[in-house]
Amino acid sequence: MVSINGTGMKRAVLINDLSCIGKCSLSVAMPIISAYGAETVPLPTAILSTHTGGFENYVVRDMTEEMSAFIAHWKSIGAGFDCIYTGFFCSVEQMKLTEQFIRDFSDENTLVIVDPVLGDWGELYGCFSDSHVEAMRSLCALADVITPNVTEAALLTGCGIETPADELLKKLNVRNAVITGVRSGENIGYLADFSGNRISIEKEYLPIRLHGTGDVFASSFCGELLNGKSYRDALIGAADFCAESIEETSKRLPAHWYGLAFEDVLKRRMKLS
Ligand code: PXL
Repeated sequence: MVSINGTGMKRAVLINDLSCIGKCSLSVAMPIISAYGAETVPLPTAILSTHTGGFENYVVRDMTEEMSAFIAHWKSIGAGFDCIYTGFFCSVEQMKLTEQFIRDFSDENTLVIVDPVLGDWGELYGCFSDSHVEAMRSLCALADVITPNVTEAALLTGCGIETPADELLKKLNVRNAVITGVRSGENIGYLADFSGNRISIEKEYLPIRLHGTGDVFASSFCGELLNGKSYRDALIGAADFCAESIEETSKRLPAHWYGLAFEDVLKRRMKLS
């Protein structure tokens, strides 16, 4: 069999949904991580006509069966990955499948990023229950780094939404974590702990409600890390990328309400504009 490994290019498998309209999950992660020069391999957990945040009567296809079949095929051809990045899951079963995937496809050189997609704005997404939260806790324990927003950090730790972010960070009990969407007066930003080293980044808060911000941040963070950046420098780079994307989006509102206009930033960085 012809090998597909050892090309010298970093390869990330992205275990996440494909929301066809509404920029989040795979439709954000694939272009952004590709633009960082890494090969992306999607493993869709679901295919949706739109994301669930604001469209009516969306259609969802659960991909659990396909996930198992694709994973079995990848095992049979000896596929290898430098990074495993996970996002949205339909079910506890998919999270357990992913735990096994991490055990089968990672070693000490594999970067495992878990973005524990569970909720936002103080609430668990309507499609999830306590058992999803419990399964996500278990998945987070296998990660090198996790990127919850404040709501997800509260859900994972079992704390109230008003709990200060630095307390949430302590209680998460993982080696490396970045909490996103941390409000501080007129600002919003990130509070991270990388092996005991704290870092806080603040950006100007714009009073607009946006979708897929966490996906843009986590994808850029993944791309930075795959380029050999330290966790600290990757956080700084991804925070800048996300802030630029939010600024571009703000120029396109109200029409561009359903996701971030990250393409404007990629285009500018490619020096095409
Ligand atoms: O960005 C988080 C997310 C991922 N996947 C789907 C979603 C959302 C947020 O609404 O609807 C399908």
